[in-house]
Amino acid sequence: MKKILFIGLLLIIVLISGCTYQPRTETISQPTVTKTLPTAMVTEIAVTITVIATPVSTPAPVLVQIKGFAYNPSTITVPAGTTVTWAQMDSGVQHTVTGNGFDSGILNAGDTFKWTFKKAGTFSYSCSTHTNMIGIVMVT
Ligand SMILES: [Cu+2]
Repeated sequence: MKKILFIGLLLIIVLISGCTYQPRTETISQPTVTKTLPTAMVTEIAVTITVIATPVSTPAPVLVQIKGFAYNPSTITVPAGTTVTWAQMDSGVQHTVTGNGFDSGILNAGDTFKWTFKKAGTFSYSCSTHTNMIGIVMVT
């Protein structure tokens, strides 16, 4: 009888301990693998990268004065990308800078007009009210 009671008690203890949930926390660390390649393999995968930096430069701006019913200088040669500024300096007179693809409109004394020549070519222009005023921009 004691034996049955002991087995029953033991069975109850086993059942109670088996029903208890206890979460387990484990920390698994990644193994670190270091492998040394043979020298021959290192040579095969070596790459030489050469970067050639080309400095980006903006051409210096150029000024043309409109004075005495003329463009001064009347002919200029500039690299592509140059911005040309015309400054109207004739008092009491209106002039324009009118070319193929660009037009300043009326410029009074003290006004300026800017145009950037992006492509190479020869660009002639004139004043729409004084057609004898002619200028040329040669873009290289
Ligand atoms: Cu004019």
